[in-house]
Amino acid sequence: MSDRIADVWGARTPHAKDTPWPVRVDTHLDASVAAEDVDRWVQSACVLCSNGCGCDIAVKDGRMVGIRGRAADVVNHGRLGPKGLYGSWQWSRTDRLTRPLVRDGGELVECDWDTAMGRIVERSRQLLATDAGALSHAFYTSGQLFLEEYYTLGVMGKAGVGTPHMDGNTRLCTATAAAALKESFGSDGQPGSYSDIEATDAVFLFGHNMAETQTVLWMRVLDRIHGPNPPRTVAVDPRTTKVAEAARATGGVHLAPLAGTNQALVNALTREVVHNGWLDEDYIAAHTLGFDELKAVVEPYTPEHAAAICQVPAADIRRAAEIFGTSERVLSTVLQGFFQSHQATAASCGVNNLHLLRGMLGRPGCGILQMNGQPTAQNTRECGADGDLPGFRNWDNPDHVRQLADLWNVDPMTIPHWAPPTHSMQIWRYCEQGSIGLLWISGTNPAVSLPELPRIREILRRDSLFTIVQDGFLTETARLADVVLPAALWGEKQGTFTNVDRTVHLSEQAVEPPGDARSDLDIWLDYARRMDFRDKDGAPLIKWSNPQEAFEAWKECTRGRLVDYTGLSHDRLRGGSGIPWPVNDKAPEGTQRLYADADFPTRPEDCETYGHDLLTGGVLSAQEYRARNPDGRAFLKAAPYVPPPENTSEEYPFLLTTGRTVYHLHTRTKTGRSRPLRRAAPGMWVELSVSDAARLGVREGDLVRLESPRGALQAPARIGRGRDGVVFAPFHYGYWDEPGTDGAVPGGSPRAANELTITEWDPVSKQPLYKTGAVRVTKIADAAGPSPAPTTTASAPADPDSVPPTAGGPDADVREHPDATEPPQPARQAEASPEQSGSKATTSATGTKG
Ligand SMILES: Nc1nc2c(c(=O)[nH]1)N[C@H]1C(S)=C(S)[C@@H](COP(=O)(O)OP(=O)(O)OC[C@H]3O[C@@H](n4cnc5c(=O)[nH]c(N)nc54)[C@H](O)[C@@H]3O)O[C@H]1N2
Ligand SMILES: Nc1nc2c(c(=O)[nH]1)N[C@H]1C(S)=C(S)[C@@H](COP(=O)(O)OP(=O)(O)OC[C@H]3O[C@@H](n4cnc5c(=O)[nH]c(N)nc54)[C@H](O)[C@@H]3O)O[C@H]1N2
Ligand code: SF4
Ligand SMILES: [Mo]
Repeated sequence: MSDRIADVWGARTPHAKDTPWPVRVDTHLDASVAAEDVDRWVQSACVLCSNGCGCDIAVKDGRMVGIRGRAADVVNHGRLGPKGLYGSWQWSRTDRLTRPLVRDGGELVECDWDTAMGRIVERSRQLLATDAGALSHAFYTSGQLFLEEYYTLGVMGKAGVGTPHMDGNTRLCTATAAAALKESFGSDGQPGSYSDIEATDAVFLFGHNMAETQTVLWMRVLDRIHGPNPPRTVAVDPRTTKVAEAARATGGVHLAPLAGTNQALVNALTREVVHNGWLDEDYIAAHTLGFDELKAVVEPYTPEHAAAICQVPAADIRRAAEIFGTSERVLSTVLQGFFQSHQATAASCGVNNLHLLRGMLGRPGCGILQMNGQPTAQNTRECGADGDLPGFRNWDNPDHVRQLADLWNVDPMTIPHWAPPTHSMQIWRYCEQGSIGLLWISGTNPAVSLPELPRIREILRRDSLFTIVQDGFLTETARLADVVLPAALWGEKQGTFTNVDRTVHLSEQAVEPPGDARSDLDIWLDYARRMDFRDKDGAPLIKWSNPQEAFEAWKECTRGRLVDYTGLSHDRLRGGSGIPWPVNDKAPEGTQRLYADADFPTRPEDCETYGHDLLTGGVLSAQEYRARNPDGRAFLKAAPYVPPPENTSEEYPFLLTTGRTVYHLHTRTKTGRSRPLRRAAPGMWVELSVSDAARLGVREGDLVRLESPRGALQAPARIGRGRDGVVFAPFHYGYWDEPGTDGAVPGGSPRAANELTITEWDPVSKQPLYKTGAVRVTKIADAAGPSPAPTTTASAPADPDSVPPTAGGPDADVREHPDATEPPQPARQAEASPEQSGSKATTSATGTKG
């Protein structure tokens, strides 16, 4: 048995380049349950990050009691990480919402569904009858529901209500991934594949702490690093993450730029690649546009110039560029260190540029992973629940709008497309101004996760705003709502979702939802029925009534698009492995890599956007776009570096950056209810560098106060391994489990990172700037003990002996078995579900899609 709190990544299974990643099956069962007592194993995939690990849920007596990885799955080859093992079902027996709540006399009181839905429909009709019409309604959803739910929301919101005010928390998460892919290649859609790890010579992680945030993907990288001919690793991160440690160990580079300076760094890397002639000139000439302009923009960014801006050694920039320029195959990943900053789209396009310049795209080992974060964020984007048009269609292209109008049998004018869809930061602004009167929040907890929380709480408390919150728990946000709807969660409903490398999984219903809780799909179908949304011929607008029918409807929406699901079905996804789209007649087994033929969806009739100016966010017109005649070529887009909107000053001398720890997901509604995970990271902390702490007279565990122009928080300090001048704070800790608070309002001591963050966003993707802001730090009190920060990860103390190591207890036992042999199964299970016996399964998962 292993303890995967202490040993986050488990035992190594090293292997050589271009050989398959070995299988290792990870299983964790409730301590009170023996493997032979499990009644059923039900197929699913983990929804605690974007990696999308295939898994089976153990069910006993109608309850979820355990989990194991699926050996046959291309994504994880049987492995699971700490969140998947300890956070996937453990919350299901706790304080769930079981009945709808409505606000009466200021209090939230329990009621039945008719009462709750009745109130919603009454308010909805009232507002739709005002002059504001559909503009009075906004939907703010998630990256954690299922595809079928998003598509239903998308159709209902666009062709039923008819509002352009729809977005996901994906705006905070991976709006930049989508934006960068659209700007460079014409459409959203990940070019690369996880299997590029097996084939690559160098891995570049741009602002991505993969070791903690996609732990199973990091196991995949580690197994190459520990094998023969390991890839060199380059980490771009102001903290000494495990990724940064690997960079040093593999002869790569750890670049630790000042927060907010990525664009200068990327420009310098690009300039070095150009000046040294590390270029695929034929590829550039045949398949790209914009090379001359790119060269001109990056020219001033000598390594020395960038080094001065980023405060990193110029030699390290040269060395990183050389690794990129001289490795035969490079795999790049990009995430929040890039996405949540003021030049997010520009810097992320910069990574696409580097790959295009070297013609490193669409071949094994040469992937780009503009990462997702949430497990189903890809589907939010695909289905249009983020406001985009479903199927990666272009709101500015009348033909695309007409395709949807025909499919849904509605007038094109009912589909809002007269202006860009409203992004979530603007939706909150309209709520603040009062023009939006109904805000329907599903699967997200903005009272903890949005920037500048004092403002968000104030908006949610307004009488002029009727808020509906749909969640499995009474979150900080739910406590401020007018109606709370109890949602069925993962394992309690059926649906599909798609991970970073386009792999689609089916998640089956394993158990009944608690009490009266319903799936998001059923809730929206009920609303659509009650509102009586109709098509042109008077038939019901939404023509499906369960997940399978919704999936079939979605397939039609994708026909002929890059994001083609027509070859998939729920049944096709049972058994074996998840399958990467596009899946169609041409690619019945799915598609591992896009753009192998270097033919990009940039033709005006194909593309998802006509593009933006990366510096200002200015929208390019259809005419301007056509004039460039992209004709299937990719765009090399560039921008100069500009400083972040808020920089350090005498009053606020430190840069604040925020992020994650391996043991918690976001606002902890699930992971905070798991004993092993809660114990591993029980409370808020902030990280200071050794010399910053010394200057402030702060020692390990001392209580410090962080203040920004927007708010303050107090937390014990970890004397960590970050760079000087940058303070790091995790954003996981809201108030639902804080004694002395009412869940949303700090009683005595505010502790959420977003009390401090700024309401600003990237001009192109509109993603907020969680990674840059200015704060001051003051010591409040001496330590009562070490800070609660884990020692196993990037938050490890600079002095390893100063703090006891983080470890799990007896309830953290995990079985890792090195081959596909499953633990003993009771006979009745084999009869009940033949697909579990492996009839469709292949264990050499890398081979299945090759
Ligand atoms: N354990 C865990 N895993 C998760 C999640 C979780 O909450 N917990 N959430 C999931 C989701 S939704 C997401 S979006 C992903 C996020 O995954 P990541 O992006 O990997 O996570 P973060 O910690 O937000 O940020 C990554 C790194 O960016 C660095 N950084 C900060 N500022 C800068 C900067 O200016 N430049 C550069 N280059 N780097 C900077 C931080 O030091 C941090 O180590 O994780 C997913 N996986
Ligand atoms: N300072 C700072 N802030 C950040 C970030 C950062 O790096 N720094 N990262 C940002 C990012 S990348 C993200 S993704 C966001 C995440 O922010 P949130 O989305 O607000 O965080 P979660 O805690 O994941 O909230 C998801 C909610 O959905 C509920 N839920 C789960 N499954 C279901 C379901 O099936 N149906 C329904 N109805 N509800 C469900 C959960 O109980 C939970 O309350 O935070 C953002 N905020
Ligand atoms: S890596 Fe992500 S998907 Fe896989 S087990 Fe961990 S949290 Fe779940
Ligand atoms: Mo995210």
